[in-house]
Amino acid sequence: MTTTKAPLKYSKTSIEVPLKYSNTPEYMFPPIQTCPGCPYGLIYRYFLKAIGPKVIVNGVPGCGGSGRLMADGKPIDQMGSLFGNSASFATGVSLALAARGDTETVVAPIVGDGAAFDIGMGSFSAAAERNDNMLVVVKDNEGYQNTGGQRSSAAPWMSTNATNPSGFSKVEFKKDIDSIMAAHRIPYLATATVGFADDYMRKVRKAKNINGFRLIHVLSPCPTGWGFPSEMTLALSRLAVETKLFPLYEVENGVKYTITHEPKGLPLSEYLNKQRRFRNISPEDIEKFERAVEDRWQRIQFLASY
Ligand SMILES: Cc1ncc(C[n+]2csc(CCOP(=O)(O)OP(=O)(O)O)c2C)c(N)n1
Repeated sequence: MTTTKAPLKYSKTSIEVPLKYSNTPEYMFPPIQTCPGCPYGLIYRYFLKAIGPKVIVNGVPGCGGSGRLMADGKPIDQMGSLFGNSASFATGVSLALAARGDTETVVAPIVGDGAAFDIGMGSFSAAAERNDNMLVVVKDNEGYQNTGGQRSSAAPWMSTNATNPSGFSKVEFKKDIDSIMAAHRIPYLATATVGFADDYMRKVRKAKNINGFRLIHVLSPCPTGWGFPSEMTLALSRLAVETKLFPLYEVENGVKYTITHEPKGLPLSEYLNKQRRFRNISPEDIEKFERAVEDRWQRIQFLASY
């Protein structure tokens, strides 16, 4: 006897494009060289669907995942730079476009947390302070995953990383890149995950129509580095939001905060316990972690309230 499984709709493994954008063209094609379950492919795919073909993507060393980017049979420009000069490179490209009278093409550095939080932070801060014209997407998988899961300043408190001695976890809290970049009073900053694809794509569309320095910070659960089954990427993307750990919000001109999804307030343990990197965490530490998450969430709510 054969059994037929009912098709899963928006299951934890579903990679369907949100209905609103399903009839927009595809710009990303295989081969996509990522680990199974890596959200990087979706970050690029949804970004391009929302932004369209007039874009120059700037990449730096890291896990990659962009596949082949094509529009009308022609490649979309992708340029490579170093970690340290990604934003300066993008500044140059965007000034060159302006000198040619091109006001349409978006220059988009799409970089990991290693580039944005750490090694390239100086150039991103300088470009933000000058309000240079670019739309930055940070693929934040909370570590130097391409080189073997070393700790970055985006790695969370109590996570184990390849550079922690065995049995020890990270003792510092994650760097609050959103507050740092908002403090530059950039025109637009937003947080997103591929687990809330509509929200992410709406933010990309909104950012597209703003001039100056824009940054979208996308949390990117990493099955290989974080230690979870590859079919749980979207579930973890959503849990990070619903536990208030990674609130979805946007900040305009450094001051106007808007929360774009009201989190359910699920217990943080539901998120932490699904990942091998938190294997050392004690119940007391989970409580402490939860208090820190709640505290940050309340500050964001306060900022959004006036
Ligand atoms: C200045 C510099 N330091 C270190 C490296 C080695 N390196 C290549 S990729 C990488 C990890 C990048 O991490 P991240 O930016 O978070 O991206 P991910 O690999 O996680 O996508 C490192 C450290 C390098 N290429 N250049």
